[in-house]
Amino acid sequence: MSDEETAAALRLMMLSRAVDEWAVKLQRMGRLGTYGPVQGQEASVVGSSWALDTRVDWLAPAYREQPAMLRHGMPLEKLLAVYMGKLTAGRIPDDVRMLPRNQSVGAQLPHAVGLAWAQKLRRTGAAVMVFLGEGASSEGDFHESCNLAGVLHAPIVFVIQNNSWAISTPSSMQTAGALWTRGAGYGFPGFVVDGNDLFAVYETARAAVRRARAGEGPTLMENRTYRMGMHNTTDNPKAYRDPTEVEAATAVDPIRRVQLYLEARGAWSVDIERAWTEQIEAEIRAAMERAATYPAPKPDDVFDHIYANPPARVAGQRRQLMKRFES
Ligand SMILES: Cc1ncc(C[n+]2csc(CCOP(=O)(O)OP(=O)(O)O)c2C)c(N)n1
Ligand SMILES: [Mg+2]
Repeated sequence: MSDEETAAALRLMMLSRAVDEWAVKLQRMGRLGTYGPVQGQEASVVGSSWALDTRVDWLAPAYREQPAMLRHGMPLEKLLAVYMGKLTAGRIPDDVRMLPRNQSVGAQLPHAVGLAWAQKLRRTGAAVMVFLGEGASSEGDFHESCNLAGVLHAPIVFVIQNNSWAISTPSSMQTAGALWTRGAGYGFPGFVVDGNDLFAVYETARAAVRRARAGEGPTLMENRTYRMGMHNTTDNPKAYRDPTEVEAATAVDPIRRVQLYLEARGAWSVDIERAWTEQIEAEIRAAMERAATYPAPKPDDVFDHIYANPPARVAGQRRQLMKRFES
């Protein structure tokens, strides 16, 4: 990465960290719904997704990959509006090659393999990158998806973010094996990466995306990183983990590492940091203001996108629900 590109990636990592801080505070004020910070995993998410060509390749996120979604073209105001419960904002813009964020652990994986298979059949030359946590790697969906992707030689990159925790379950309780070795069992290469090293992640992801585009099939990456924050705003990690773990993770903070790298190259300073922090604050504030203008959902919006022609039973439930709001 050139210094310019490194700085652009760093800016996205810093924006992501600031969005996390804002979102957690706004949730506490009752202005946002449940939010899962990506704090500590910025190099893993930004470094991986940086390898994608946003005009060609597809992104299939889980629920914690906010900076990858932003880089892929999801506007910040829409991302925030969704957390405010503004359902219309959840529609992915037509020119953004991204599947919706997926809260159901591992459910994005079969969709992503299907999407990758379609790229192969249609000869688009595009790669698909799908994110999952180490917890999701214990789901049947993961094994079925890897197996099918291997057999089909699908152009897909599986990015396992091993952030050491699946809510309160530590990685040591997730599997007795090493996740990166799983690729071999399905006939494709696997790599383990220092997930807090932007360059290592980017380099590995770039090679994997190239393999996919060249018709060489899937790749699995295990990015070893650490979830510095809470699982999400419903969680209290103090109840189950030793605070010294967080201190150790702070010493290898992925954002600080890039700043130190650029500083050593004369491309970073306290002044730049201050200016960027101010710009980022203004950017988030403006996005929040625009997000607030999206229409609030109606109680029965939940029925809108399930059936083209709802069965009588479902139509009855809708009427019943709305009666409650009339009285
Ligand atoms: C199918 C399913 N089972 C359980 C849950 C509850 N749940 C939400 S996140 C999570 C842990 C996932 O851990 P991991 O895959 O490591 O991802 P991380 O949250 O650490 O990024 C669980 C059990 C869910 N959302 N979906
Ligand atoms: Mg995890």
